Amino acid sequence: MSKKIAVLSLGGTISMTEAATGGVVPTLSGETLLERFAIWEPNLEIVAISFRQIASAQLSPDDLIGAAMKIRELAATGFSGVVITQGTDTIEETAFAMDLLGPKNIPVVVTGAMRHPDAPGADGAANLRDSIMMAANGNRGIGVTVVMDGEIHAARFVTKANTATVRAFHSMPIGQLGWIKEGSVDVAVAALAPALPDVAVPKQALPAVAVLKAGLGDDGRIAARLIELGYSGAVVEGMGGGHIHPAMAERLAEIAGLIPVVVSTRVVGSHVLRKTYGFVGSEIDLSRRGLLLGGWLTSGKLHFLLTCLLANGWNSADIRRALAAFGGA
Ligand code: DAS
Repeated sequence: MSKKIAVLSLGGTISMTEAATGGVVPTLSGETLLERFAIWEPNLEIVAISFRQIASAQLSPDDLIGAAMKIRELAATGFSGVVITQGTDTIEETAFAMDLLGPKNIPVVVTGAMRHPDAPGADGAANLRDSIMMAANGNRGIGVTVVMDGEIHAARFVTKANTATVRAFHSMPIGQLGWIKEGSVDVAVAALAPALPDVAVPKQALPAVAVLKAGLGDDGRIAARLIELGYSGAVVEGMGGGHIHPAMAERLAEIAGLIPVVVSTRVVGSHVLRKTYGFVGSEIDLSRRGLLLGGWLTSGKLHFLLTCLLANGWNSADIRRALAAFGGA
């Protein structure tokens, strides 16, 4: 009996064509992608499902929760694997969201393209074909993966590191988990540790979580307004090991008593420190003043995680425990 693989399309460059008004926009459905890329594999029944047709910066946490629920449904109705196609700008959020909330019993692979289908050297067909091979290959204890340019990346580590080249994704500090060549899948690791926190799919309306970036000399006047603007939590991308100007740190410390504030770092592929620096605005100072440290998750992944945990009613102590799985505290 042939394996059933679903291709859930959300839009992105892989589905884009020239618009009369200039630039490319998402127009191709999941069905059209399969046809256009002549995707066919013996022993696989590949089913296209058009879920959204938008650029990935237009996706919301609600869309990702909807996609996770859809994939759970597919896992429960006989599908052996799922490939999500979408824009590369937020592949890391989608892959992380599926890792956190999606089914654990089938492989889920996220892919896209850096060049639209009519561009010279378009990469969408190869990425989609590789991803289907990955999805058909069985679950290897490495969670949801991102497959791009023949490389296999883990959802929790992957990040977009270039806005234009075909090799746009990195997983730092651990590197790719494997590769796909000549149609065959090679995974070099048996399992990823530690385990992800057990997070239920939120059923309630999602709270607003702000993402701020700390700049040189930022006095925190935006941070100070988060509560009156109705935010239930915030992620703040700090400098270096998670460092913030004293004036902004002061404002954040004031609101950290009311809503969870998680510190991340702007340093790509690195992590927030926990116990090195003691100056005002350092990780030790921020932690003492009630801010949470986000480990090695990017601010986009922390934003999705915090949104789900708050929707599920987790308090700051629970959130701190969840962050420990990602090297945070
Ligand atoms: N950067 C484009 C892409 O790679 C747009 C998007 O993310 O939707 O797909």
